[in-house]
Amino acid sequence: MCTRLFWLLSATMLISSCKLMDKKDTKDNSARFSGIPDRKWWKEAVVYQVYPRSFKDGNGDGVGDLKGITSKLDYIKSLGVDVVWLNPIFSSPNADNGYDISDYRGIMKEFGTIQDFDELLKGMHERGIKLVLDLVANHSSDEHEWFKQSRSSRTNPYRDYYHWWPAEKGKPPFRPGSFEVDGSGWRFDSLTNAYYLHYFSYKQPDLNWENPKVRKEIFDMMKFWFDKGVDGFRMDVIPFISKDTTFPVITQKDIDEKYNGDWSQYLASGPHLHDYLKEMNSEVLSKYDVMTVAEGAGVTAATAHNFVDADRNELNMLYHFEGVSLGYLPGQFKHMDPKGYDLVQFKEIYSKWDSVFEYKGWGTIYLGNHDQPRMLTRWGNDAPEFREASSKLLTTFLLSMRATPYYYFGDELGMNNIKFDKIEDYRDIESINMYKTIQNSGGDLQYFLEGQKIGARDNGRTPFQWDSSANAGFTTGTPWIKVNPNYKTINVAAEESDPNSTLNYFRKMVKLRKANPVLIYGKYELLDKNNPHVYAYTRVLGKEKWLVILNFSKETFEYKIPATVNDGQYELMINNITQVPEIKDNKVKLSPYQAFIIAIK
Ligand code: TEU
Ligand code: CA
Repeated sequence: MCTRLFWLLSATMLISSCKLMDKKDTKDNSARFSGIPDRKWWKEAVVYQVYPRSFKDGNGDGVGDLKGITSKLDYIKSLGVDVVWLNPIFSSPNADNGYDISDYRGIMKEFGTIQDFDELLKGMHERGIKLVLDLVANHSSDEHEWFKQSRSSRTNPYRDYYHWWPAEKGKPPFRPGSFEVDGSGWRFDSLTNAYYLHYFSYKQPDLNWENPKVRKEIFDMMKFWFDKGVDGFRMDVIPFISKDTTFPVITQKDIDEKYNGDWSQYLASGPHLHDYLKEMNSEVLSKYDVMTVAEGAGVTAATAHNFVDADRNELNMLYHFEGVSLGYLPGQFKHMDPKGYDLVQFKEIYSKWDSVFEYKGWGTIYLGNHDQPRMLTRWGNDAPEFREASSKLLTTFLLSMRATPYYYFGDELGMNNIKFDKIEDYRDIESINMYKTIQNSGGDLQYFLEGQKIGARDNGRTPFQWDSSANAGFTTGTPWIKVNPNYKTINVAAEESDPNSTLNYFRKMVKLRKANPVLIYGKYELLDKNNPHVYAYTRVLGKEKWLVILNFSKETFEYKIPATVNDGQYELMINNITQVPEIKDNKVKLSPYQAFIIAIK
């Protein structure tokens, strides 16, 4: 990349940082990694998450598809990432955008065919990119053949594929149904006079993992995809799979007392959860060189090791929700505290999760995904004057922590929340049904909509911005969800030709991480923990000591570096603004959202 961009560069600072990168790149990498214990490809990988519905539409129907992704593999390759995680691509009636699967071995009609899939996988592997799919096995769609059979009669052989509660026993004890207007996780089905369990919408009945036949079906299906060459699974709400099938009464008081008010912690503590994960490992995972990452809903720092420690033989990684939950007002659906989030707490959370995996297990890090708003809006500052610097700062953070980074597509462009004004613009079942819930209870809908401008999932699901042509070059048809109007200036084409763009900064940062084991494996130490504006930490590996300084504020100020850096005794590894940081007498002037990394000599 450096040679290609070289002639484009005018700022001397950029030329020198580019040279600097080359110096590191050309070193024999394997030597730099020698002696590091427990190396794994998935620890060293940068994962790029693609939401297929919104990446690239190949046939003009307004919905992103597999052919679209295949046509953009060179772009993905150019980012330098190692792994692509695709959200569900399987047959689905799309009650929850593919998180409701009606055939685990079929491809969603809107996304293409199995041939399109094979071509996509081949194209990725030819480019040295691994493919991770989404395993949605806590629940299926109610349109899955298993469920159609199951609901048809109480004696059907598939009856026990799901959880049923006969109505003659009265109403079942409360369980939450996240996406239901009445909040209930049970739905009455008159056909057999029984209720079935669904932790999400009624279109997503929970599979009965206590039934060995169900487990075998899922394991066989996993093998089917692994035998095709798929490189791993991200596992949707996998901590919820096991249930106490006596369905005891659980009160809100129990949840408050035992689970800190968090229902998901209860749902994640089923009696046989870890037996099933061990079985999955011995039956399937241990037979392939693949990576697994649990969506760690309900997992806490205290329970995380049970999923990922190597000697447990279960999964490789999980991602927690503690970071992304920070800053919302309690009891108000994803409504941000007007004061914003507290950086001191932010640092505490990420430092804690580093320490959780310091000696055992391995962490992940993310600030955005398909369930989250855009990281720039939520954690940075999307005002025009700060957009670039704060995007780059967040990228610096994600790619300089000791954890596998999961980077959400579009964040490399500095895409931000679309902030819809009206409910009609939303497509997400979560926002739409929450609106109805609030409407039914006579709540403040305007207040809810204001909150959704920051918190709603659809903010992260708008079409990827390729260029300044109609619909950002995403589709020639009508996009399934509105395109962010800022696509005219924020898009790949514009950023490709700007050496200072957020896109090129992301590429640079990926390269820096990949070439320097200190950023991957180095010990992390938080400095200056009570500073409300600056996140500073060191990464240390052998003789190398790198210092990361991130100014999370829009203020300019002189900062006393909380580590000893003698004048001139450091090497600048990366810097997100044109002004080069000059460290003198252990002090440095920080510009708004400035981020830089130095290697201390
Ligand atoms: O999300 C599970 C989960 O815990 C959600 O409740 C999540 O917290 C919510 O989206 C936050 O608003 C997974 C998927 O990632 C999500 O897209 C699905 O909708 C959900 O499971 C059901 O499959
Ligand atoms: Ca399409």
